Order: sequence, then structure tokens, then C-alpha cells
Amino acid sequence: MPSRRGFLQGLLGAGGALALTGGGGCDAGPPQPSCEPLLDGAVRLDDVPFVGEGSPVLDAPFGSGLDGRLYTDLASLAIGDAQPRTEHFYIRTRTPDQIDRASPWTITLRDRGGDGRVVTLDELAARSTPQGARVLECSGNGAFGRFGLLSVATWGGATLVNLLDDLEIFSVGTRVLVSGFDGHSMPSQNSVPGASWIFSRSDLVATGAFLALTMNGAPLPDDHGAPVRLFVPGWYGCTSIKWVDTITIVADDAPATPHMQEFASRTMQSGTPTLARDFVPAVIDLAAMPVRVERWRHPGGDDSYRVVGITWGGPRHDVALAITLGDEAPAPVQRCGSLQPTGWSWWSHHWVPRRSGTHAITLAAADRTIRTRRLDNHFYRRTIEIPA
Ligand SMILES: Nc1nc2c(c(=O)[nH]1)N[C@H]1C(S)=C(S)[C@@H](COP(=O)(O)O)O[C@H]1N2
Ligand SMILES: [Mo]
Repeated sequence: MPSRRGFLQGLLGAGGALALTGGGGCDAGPPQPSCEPLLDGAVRLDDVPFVGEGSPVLDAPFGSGLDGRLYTDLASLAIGDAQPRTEHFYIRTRTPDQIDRASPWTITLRDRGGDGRVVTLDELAARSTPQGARVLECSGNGAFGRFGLLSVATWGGATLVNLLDDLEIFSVGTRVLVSGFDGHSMPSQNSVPGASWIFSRSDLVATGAFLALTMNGAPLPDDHGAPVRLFVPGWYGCTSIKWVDTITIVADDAPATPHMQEFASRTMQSGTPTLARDFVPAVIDLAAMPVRVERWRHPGGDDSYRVVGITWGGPRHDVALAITLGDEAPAPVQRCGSLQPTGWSWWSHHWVPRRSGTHAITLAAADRTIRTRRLDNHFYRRTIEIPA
């Protein structure tokens, strides 16, 4: 662990950033030194606020129906936290007030001949298996909500493609439409009611999409789709339909649903395709952002900063990330703790600013062959002001 002077000199001197990352911080493995609150005798002061962002209520639900939200307070998580508490998991659309929770819930399954059958919760429970820690992100995440439409939970449920295969419901040239109950008596300011998404069989196989019954070991909370929601690992939240009540086998050339059209640009479609089959998978690419910038005071009175952040999405997490602070050269970040391939992973970066004033913080994958559409267009860029 470097002494304070060595640390500061190392950062300020030529090649300092390299000296600091000495152990090759990009691999999975034990926590890297710089992720510890090191800096002998340094005391953590306040956090430097991100400027130009909204200041909504965090970690508590507000509003109702389609406009009901909960923004997760990512800044309050400790380095290494694998997931927020269930009560702090983000919410986009709160439980519909017209839902009938008195009668037993069933899912109606319709094949192409129009024949229906009903799948009960007991049948789903019998098929339910642990599905692991999975990140969910709203495609409409943004600075207005401090990027808090992003959370991780551990899920359990029944793999959808297995259910449909066992019921022999797929035939060649068909897709599956999953829809959820959306009876809200209050009209929405911004959203179209009636969440539904159409998948190909290979979408279901590739993602391992499941009908979730549990979240963090307990039955789904009402606001997260109780009693059953779809969960599509690796895809944006708009495809993870809540309060699932109908699954319909549709023709290969079925039109995209209004919900798919609403989310076309946010899931990075080209235009608004008319047919469901012309939608590209709503995949979350590798992404990363700072969640907090800590200010540390050293015994001699100097300050340095620690930028703490998360990375998620994409096929793998063992990817080196580079941080750019203002007009400084990109520097590698340190990875903290074990990599969470299906959740989020932590990184940190010690920093001594060379000047005061406005600094935009931008992350990029060191390997430019990895697709990072939202990093490329600075979707997660955040800005701080360093005092003189
Ligand atoms: N029935 C229904 N399902 C839905 C929605 C909705 O409005 N109605 N919103 C979707 C969107 S846009 C997101 S981001 C996720 C949010 O899931 P969460 O509230 O459990 O975090 O639910 C999806 N499923
Ligand atoms: Mo969303």
C-alpha cells in the first residue's frame, strides 16, 4: 500500500496512473488495494455532488400506476454491494389498482388455433428454479432520476421456453406474445397502458427468460409484478412484463405491440419497425458509470478524490474500463471484489485533479471491439465541480 506521499506523487508524476494500477486490476480476483479506503490517515469528507441532474425522492416509492416510480439510491451503496434491498429495487409502474387479487391468478395460454388452456401458479411453482442475481435496467434510465432505474435482485422462476416446449405449443414460424395486466384507473401522463412483448423461440433460448415468482427469496412484491412477471436476463426492463396474465402464440409476421413501439427508440431499434420480427434484441450492452465521488482529506491538509462506480450489461464483465475526467488522459480503473457476471460489479479510481472547475466523467471499454452503444454516446456521462 503506497504511503500518502508516494500515492500523490505516483498520481501526479508521468505514468502515475499506471504505477497505481500495478497489479493489473482488470481481472477477477481478490479486492484490489485501491478499492480499500486506504491513504494512511486520510479521512473521508463529503461526496462531490453530480451537477445538472434531477433531485427526486430516492429509495422510496411515489406516485401511482403507470407514473409510479422508485429510484434506487445507487450513491448510498457500499463498494461490493451485490444488490440493494428489495424495498429499494427500482419501480417503473406501480401495481394496477384494477387488479383482482381475490381470485386465484392464472395465465391464459393461447395457441394459434385459438385454443386456450390455463397455467396455474402451482404449475409454475413446481417448475420454478433459482435464476440467480440479475440486473434489471429501465431503457428510460437517466440523469433526471440519478440513473436510479437500475437494480439487482436474486430471482426464482420457471424457464419459459421449457414450459412452452413441454406444452408443445410452438410450431415452426411462430412467435410468443407475453402480456401483462395494466388496468389503471388513473390515465398516465407519459406511458401507454398494456405492456406486452413478442419474442422468438431463439430469443427465449438465448436469454433464458423465465416467469419469475420470487425476488430475493420471497414472493414478488405487488409493485414488481406479483404474483408472476416475465424476466428477460440481459434485456432492458420494458421486456420484463409484470402481472403476466396471457401468453399467445402469434404468426411470424405479427405486428409489433404498442408497448414495443413505445420502447423502440429506447431499445435502440432503427426507427419503429412495424413487425415484431424486425425488432433487434433489446440487449443491454456493457455499461459503466460513477455512482459517487468521495473527497478525502489527508493529514497534511491536501484533498484527493475517489470515484466509485459500477459496471453491468454485456456478455462479460472481465473487461478493462478506462475513465476520462475532464480533459485529462484516460486512465484504467481498479476493479473491486469479485466480478458479478449477471449482476453489477464495482470499480474505483483514485484521483488528484490537476485543476478546479467542471469535469465530465466518461467511461469506456479499453477493448474497442466490444459493443458499448450507450457508453459511445455518453448516455451515462456525469459531471462534477471541483472547488478551487
Ligand atoms: N404490466 C407491465 N409490465 C411492465 C411495465 C408496465 O408498465 N406494465 N413496465 C416495464 C418497464 S418499462 C420496466 S423498466 C420494468 C420495471 O420493473 P420493476 O418495476 O420491477 O423494476 O417493468 C416492465 N414491465
Ligand atoms: Mo422501463
